[in-house]
Amino acid sequence: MAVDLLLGLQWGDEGKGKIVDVLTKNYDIIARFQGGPNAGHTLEFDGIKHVLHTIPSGIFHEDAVNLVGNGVVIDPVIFKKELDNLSQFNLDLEKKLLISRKAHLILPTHRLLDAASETSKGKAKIGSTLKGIGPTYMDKTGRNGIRVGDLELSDWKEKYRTLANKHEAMIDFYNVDIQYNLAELEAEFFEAVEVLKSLTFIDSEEYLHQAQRENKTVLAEGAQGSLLDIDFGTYPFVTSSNTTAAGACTGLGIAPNKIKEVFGIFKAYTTRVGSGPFPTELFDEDGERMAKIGNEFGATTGRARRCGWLDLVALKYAVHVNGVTQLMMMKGDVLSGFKKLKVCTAYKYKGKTIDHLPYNIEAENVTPVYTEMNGWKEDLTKMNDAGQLPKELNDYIEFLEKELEVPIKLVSVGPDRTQTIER
Ligand code: 2SA
Ligand code: MG
Repeated sequence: MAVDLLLGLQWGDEGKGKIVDVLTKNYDIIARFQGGPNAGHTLEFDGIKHVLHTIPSGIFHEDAVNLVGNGVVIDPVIFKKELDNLSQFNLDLEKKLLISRKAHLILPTHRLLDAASETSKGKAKIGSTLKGIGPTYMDKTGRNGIRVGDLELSDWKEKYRTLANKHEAMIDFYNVDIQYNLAELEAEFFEAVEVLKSLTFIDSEEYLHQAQRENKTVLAEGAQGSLLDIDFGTYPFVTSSNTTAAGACTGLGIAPNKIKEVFGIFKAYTTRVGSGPFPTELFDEDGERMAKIGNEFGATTGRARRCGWLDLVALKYAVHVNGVTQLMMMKGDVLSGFKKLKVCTAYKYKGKTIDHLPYNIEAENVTPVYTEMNGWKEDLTKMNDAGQLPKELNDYIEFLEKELEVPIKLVSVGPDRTQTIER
């Protein structure tokens, strides 16, 4: 069995959903290994845009099996909505969509705790998606969580009650003004749980082990980005899971020596949604232009994304942490028409010039050092062959390859499946 990984190298929203959809034809199994409905993976084909949150991005392909791995956290309510959206496509979900018994459940009170925690932090809030991600992973590592497999046991509702009561006390403890009607939220939750139970629950590590014997191919689909990793991201402004390559091992039960290619996806510029440091952030017309042309709004929350120049210091760090073997550059089309492009190649930090990511990259500590390059004016969105790419774009790509020491094998020139150029 070969397992390939596909990971976002920045702060999420690099375009993972689109590329998984493009690559799915090469794989038997597409597997999510971390995160949950905080993710918003956008796919476009046949003139329709689809946003997936928990369901892997291979779901629209005839033959691929889509697996929600043990490292994922599932909100049955959001999952049900995703299933409702898929119902028009006549997919055989009992066969095509498998769920690990070891995946943890997001309860309504986890969402409330997320809101209470964020409200209590005031200005210092993380800017979470409010989907209950942090509190659910806290209960997982705190050994209090409820897992998908528990739904097959008779006493899970008692476990639920005990945990939800504890959560209510914790919400009171925060002493912030949060309005909610738990009875209503629970009714919706229990109804959604019944829908979830109609799907196929499996021991997914065993399933993948068997797939390995049968020489099947697996693509592990990352969510969020490397700089949001709980260990290696810009802590505490991160998500609560390991978004980097190692997360695929723990989130699926795959051994490190089974991993072959690591596809690293990045945008030709940088975006971030939520709070936290962002050295190359722009507050000028260039940033506004990226946001507008790139349609930079959160696919889950609709929040405006912050925009800035490409940060090679951060990108190099992500390439190293993940062991990236191939790069894929997204949204180059958004940069068409910029006269000059800037790429951050180093930081000024405590009076020195450094080319690695220091412990603290808050704006007051680091100043980006930029290399300026010529932009291109051609519209890339109708191009479908590497030979058509303008010279300035090729210069940009080659500069990045030299700095990152990894080839850029794919260039995306628009949101649609077909707007994808191999190099
Ligand atoms: P959380 O909800 O606890 O994981 O939030 C913690 C931080 O992680 C960020 N985060 C994300 N950043 C980019 N994209 C994400 N997915 C959605 C999208 C986000 C959206 O695809 O656009 O719609 O707003 C995502 N999920 C989590 C989050 O902003 C916090 O900084
Ligand atoms: Mg996204």
